[in-house]
Amino acid sequence: MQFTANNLEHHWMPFTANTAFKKDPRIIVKGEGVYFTDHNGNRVIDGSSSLFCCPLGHGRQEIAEAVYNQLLINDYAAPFGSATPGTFELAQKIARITPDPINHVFFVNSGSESIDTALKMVMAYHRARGEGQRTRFVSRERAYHGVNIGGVSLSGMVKNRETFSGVMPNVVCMRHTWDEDQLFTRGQPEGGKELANDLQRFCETYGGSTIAAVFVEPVAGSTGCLVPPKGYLNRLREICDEHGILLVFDEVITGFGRLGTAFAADAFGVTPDLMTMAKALTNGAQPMGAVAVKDDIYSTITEAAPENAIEFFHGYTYSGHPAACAAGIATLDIFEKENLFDRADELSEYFLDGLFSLKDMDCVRDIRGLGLIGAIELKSKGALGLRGSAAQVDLFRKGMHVKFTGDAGIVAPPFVADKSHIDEMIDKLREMLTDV
Ligand code: PXG
Repeated sequence: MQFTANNLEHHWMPFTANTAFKKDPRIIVKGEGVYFTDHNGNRVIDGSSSLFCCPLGHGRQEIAEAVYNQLLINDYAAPFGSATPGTFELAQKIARITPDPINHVFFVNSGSESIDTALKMVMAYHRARGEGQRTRFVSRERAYHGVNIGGVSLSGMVKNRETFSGVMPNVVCMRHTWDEDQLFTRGQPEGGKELANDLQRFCETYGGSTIAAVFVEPVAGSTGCLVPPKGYLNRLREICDEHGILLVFDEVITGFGRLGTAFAADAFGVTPDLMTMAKALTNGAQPMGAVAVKDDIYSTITEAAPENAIEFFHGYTYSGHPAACAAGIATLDIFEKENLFDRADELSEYFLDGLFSLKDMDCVRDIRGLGLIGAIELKSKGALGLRGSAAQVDLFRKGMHVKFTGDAGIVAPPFVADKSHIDEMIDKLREMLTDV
């Protein structure tokens, strides 16, 4: 296939400057290990694990075979009122690595669906307990919780919501956690308690008993890796407990080893009531997400229903699709067999050393990072995001793929990368920072 503007026209690309892209396309035709090959035959290193989806690298035989074999055994059966075995096996495997007592897993097809599902679980839980007056949700500035209407309602990113006025009412946003004082902080900055007290102020303003849940990304990812200040998540937990508010961690990016532990909940020692997850759950090989909840949430909702009745009126045609379950099971097996959460932890220091070595480049405004996720924020030039877009294209031409949001490039190497791959990423970033 020739990749010219004429034959690219029909596909309306997501989150992409379609017109500019189609004039100058960057099409990835192959993925193997930590590298892509583009349509011109150039090798491109995957600097963000493909939007955090592919920590095991590309082209994993075990996952491909598991999906292939599953499709031959049973390609699909409706998940309502009947079930396929993989759903139970995968749910058990996930429950083994989530913090206790988070032991019940509901399957969806994406991170966005996991957020909307979590919102509905929260509503169902409070209603089942006779607390249906809890109709207010708390989110945070610069939050990204996907693109469905629930997630957009929680969004703290203006571009993701300003066009869509029909979002849910009753959502209030806490301040984001970044501050000029934190410039070039490696790991967690100071001062979390004070920021988390925004939630306490909402409780005092609206009444804690009207708030259903607080949604936070433990490390805000898409907005450019905002690491939570020390004590921030602990203080949110305390306030939630005091007022009967549920705490939801959106672990779509941080789940499955990105911070060197199974979940961010483990890395920060704070257990939420619900966790959303997606992306690395199947190493990106099949679309899948999940919501994992505490025992009490599952039992409260199921026990409130009449005998033999459906307890939770929610689910997707493809919830727990057999091929996605097969991919998930194979992925979790590889994480375990290759001890990859520990590997991510071990590689983190080398990665952050490399990233922070770019600190003195002229156009760099800030660098942040924790585990195997970091951001390089460029000084803006013209409108916000212009320099970032140019940097993203330039970096691709230089042979590295990362995503920029605004002027912040987000770097998140695959866990299977070795030190030479990290060196290659840092070298390419340095070249780009020199030219851009
Ligand atoms: N929550 C979080 C924290 C995410 O990062 C979603 C929910 C939604 O997941 P789905 O699977 O519906 O896309 C995400 C998605 C970026 C970028 O530029 C990140 C995401 C999506 C698109 C771009 O970092 N994360």
